[in-house]
Amino acid sequence: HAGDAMRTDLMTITRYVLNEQSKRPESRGDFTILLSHIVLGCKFVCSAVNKAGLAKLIGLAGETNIQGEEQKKLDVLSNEVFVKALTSSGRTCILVSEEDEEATFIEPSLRGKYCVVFDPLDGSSNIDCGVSIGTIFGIYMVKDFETATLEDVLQPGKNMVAAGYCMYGSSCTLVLSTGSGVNGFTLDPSLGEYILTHPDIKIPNKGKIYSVNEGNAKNWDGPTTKYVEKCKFPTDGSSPKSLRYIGSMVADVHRTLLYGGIFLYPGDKKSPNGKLRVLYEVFPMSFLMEQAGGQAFTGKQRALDLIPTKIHERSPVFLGSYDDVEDIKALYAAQEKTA
Ligand code: P6P
Repeated sequence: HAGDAMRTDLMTITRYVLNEQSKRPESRGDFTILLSHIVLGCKFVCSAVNKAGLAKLIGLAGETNIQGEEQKKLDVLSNEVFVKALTSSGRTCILVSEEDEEATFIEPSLRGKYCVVFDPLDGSSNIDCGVSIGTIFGIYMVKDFETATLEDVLQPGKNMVAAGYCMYGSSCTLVLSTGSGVNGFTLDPSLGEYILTHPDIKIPNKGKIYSVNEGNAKNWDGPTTKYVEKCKFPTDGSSPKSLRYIGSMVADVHRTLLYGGIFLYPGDKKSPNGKLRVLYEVFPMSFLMEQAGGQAFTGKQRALDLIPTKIHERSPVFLGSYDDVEDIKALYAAQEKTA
């Protein structure tokens, strides 16, 4: 029976990546090795997050990270795990982590041709209340890794060779794109393997959900204010959109990717560039959205065309279903005209 065939023909993430690699005869398997180390990091963090409630890992590590937020032990642990895993892979030359003020330059003997930008545990303010959190990562390839500099990391998101996230929630789901579509894998703890559960994810062209922190409405600019107004009081006779906002980017983006709709983190009077970081939040999620048939916009341009000048730079972002993002782009374009 077909069902039986599926049960015994498990497509693991490792097998999936090897299949991808076999399509590139020139590939020497470096990417496969890099990805296997990222997957190892995700498995470790998934296990630590699930045990956190019991192992009293929750609570402040007493240090504060460069964002001025108090670091929880899981943040510190997750960051160390990924830095160690990526370094030991021997396939990276520069690492940028949300938790580290400076980029990490890998020692020459262990260098490889990839730069990895990542947020080891995004949404960590939600750890104590059990809301889903996640790891977000993006991968650039550098021309000459022996002499790699920060310039090799300050590239537009469209130059990424891969991006993904791992969400630690009711199940541990790793969503990945290596540039030819988006696939979702769910960790089977009994096997310790990520199994393909969401092949070739495509985001619906239009959705019924908008996702934004309405608490910032007082400070929004005209186009965002108008767009949210249209979501709540549509003038074309359609029904109002539902508001879903979890406050953990990985969870909000995952729902948007699967159900459709739009996620917004706009800039405002207080923070004109919004809150989300370009390299390891905006770019990876924008990369995935485009690969799934959606799009991502900064209020001024296609998000993936942005060229960052600093590794912790922020940008506003509007991402999700193609048609929904078109609607807010039209409002920003209209503002440009009257400006
Ligand atoms: P706000 C979590 O701290 C985070 O970085 C993202 O995961 C999330 O989308 C955003 O901040 C939530 O920010 O200002 O709405 O609480």
